[in-house]
Amino acid sequence: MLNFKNTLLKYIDVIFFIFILTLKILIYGKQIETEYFTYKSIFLAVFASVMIICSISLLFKDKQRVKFLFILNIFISLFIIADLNYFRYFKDVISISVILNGIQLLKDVKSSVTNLFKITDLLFLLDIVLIMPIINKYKYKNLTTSSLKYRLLSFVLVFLVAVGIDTWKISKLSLEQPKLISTMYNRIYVAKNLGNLNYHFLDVFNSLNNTISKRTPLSTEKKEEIETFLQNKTLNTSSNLKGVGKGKNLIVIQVEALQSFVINKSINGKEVTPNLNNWINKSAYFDNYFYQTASGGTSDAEFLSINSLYPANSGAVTSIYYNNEFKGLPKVLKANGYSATAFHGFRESFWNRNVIYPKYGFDNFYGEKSYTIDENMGLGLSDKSFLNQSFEKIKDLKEPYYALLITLSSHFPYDDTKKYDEFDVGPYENTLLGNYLKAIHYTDKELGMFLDKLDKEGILKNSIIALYGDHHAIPKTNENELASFLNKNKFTDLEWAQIQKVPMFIHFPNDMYKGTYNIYGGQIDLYPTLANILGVNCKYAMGRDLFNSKEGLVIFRNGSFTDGEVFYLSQQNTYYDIKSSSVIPETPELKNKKDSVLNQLEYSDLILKHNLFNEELND
Ligand code: GP9
Ligand code: MN
Repeated sequence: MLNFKNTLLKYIDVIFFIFILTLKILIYGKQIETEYFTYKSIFLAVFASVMIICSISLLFKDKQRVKFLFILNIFISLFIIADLNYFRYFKDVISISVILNGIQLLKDVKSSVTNLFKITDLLFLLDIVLIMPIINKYKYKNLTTSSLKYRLLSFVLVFLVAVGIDTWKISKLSLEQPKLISTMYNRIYVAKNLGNLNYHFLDVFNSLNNTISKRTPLSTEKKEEIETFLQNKTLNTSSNLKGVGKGKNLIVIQVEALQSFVINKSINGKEVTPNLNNWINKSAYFDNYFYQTASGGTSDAEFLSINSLYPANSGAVTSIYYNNEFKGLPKVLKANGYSATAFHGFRESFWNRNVIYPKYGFDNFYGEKSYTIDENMGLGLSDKSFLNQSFEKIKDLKEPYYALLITLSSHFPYDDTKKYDEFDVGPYENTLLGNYLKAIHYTDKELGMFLDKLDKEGILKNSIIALYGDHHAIPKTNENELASFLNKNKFTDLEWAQIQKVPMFIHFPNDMYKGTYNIYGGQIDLYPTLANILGVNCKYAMGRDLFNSKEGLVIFRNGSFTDGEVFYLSQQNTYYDIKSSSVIPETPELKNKKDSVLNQLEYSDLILKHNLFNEELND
């Protein structure tokens, strides 16, 4: 008994540290999550994270240990306060990328820091001034340092147990939300589920990992090879539609989960997307346009379309390469006298947009804070309200302008059905597909109103409009619903790959150049295609101008590709003839194509990894 009491007193500083830090992180957790928070659900992960950091103190002799824990407590508590204040403004957690881009952040927060701070935040420091000095004083009086061997042993033991528990909790979250940890697309969600200490561990780990992998130098030969490849890309033989939109405004609309299979489809005689169908008839419509996104979801679609580079092979470009220089559409248009503005009615920090958009070259980003959140649907502000408010902002833009709008309401899992308009989905009522059809029918209506308004207000006659879907809507797990909708029994692998198309159309003033263009292409081709129309340079693009390419080519992040005749599926290492749907053997020509595809993916990866576009843009 006496022994137990002695041990307790010997480690009183450690025990108190674990107790108080766990408590502080739990309190922080409660502050950032008011609806679904339970102490029980995050306790173990928080406890384990505190134990990990505390285990280091066991290596020190008593006196140093006391000091170490004291400083650590101050440091973590201040960080919690900073995180809390950051949350009050951005609804997010601080990340390394935000710290490294601190200047931008300060610009955003402006004078509001003082309004965000609450006097009660100081309670996080109360123990440091009241309790810790007493414990420290007691410890200084009763120094009982153990042998190095004992200290090492206790460190290893506590560290391993804590890491074990923590790894288990992190893997569990990773299983529930695949890609969350590697892409960090929703940082606050990580902090909510694992506590903010764990979140910061993971954020630091990801950042270090990426920095280390960027270190390996690139050979001059490789660099030249990439340069030659890019130069050859710009040598176009034909010049269709070159500069036909010179000096015109450009409005690009990226639509959440808009997949091609809904276009021109009806249920019980009613069109799913009557407005888009109508606009497609008045525009240059690309009916073999694929999304090429990877783990970065929406942000990959933006990245591909803006910069004409492939998404990262793991993780999201926006959270790994936020410090890179980019030479995409906003930069090039700005060099040609345009203003460039992005619009998205959701949390600014989601997908690290507030950090990456200035890097892409946007002058301005209207995020959630710039909108009146007067109508919620699904994830956030409804498309109706978003498009209405954006319309007013667009009218005030400095001409010629480039406006990029990203919609939100038709986001998975499409379950805000009560708020969508009445739309009879027949046998698909209460299925994921049925709910999606309702959601996209709603978004279609709002897009139609927006486009009509652009027309009525005379904006259309002086603008080029491009509209496309960001990525798939129906996951593989629900393929049977989609198969039945398309009157099929089941999808073959080829059919499933072929259905991963998103509509893309470009509208010209007076409905010029309208028609259906069958060339196989994808999101990577948007920037070169628009650059040609607007008559601006496009030297730093991996994609192709779809109005001036004879052959199709779509390369997917996993190495699959198609040219419109053959579809290669990398997961099976199999070539399919699209017309006959049959498997065909690899010919030397196909082998060359496959090698070139892998080269192109490698070039894009190297451009990102070595920040190859970091010199001044000479346009
Ligand atoms: C949120 C929206 C959703 O800002 O872009 O991203 P997603 O989950 O579709 O990748
Ligand atoms: Mn999306």
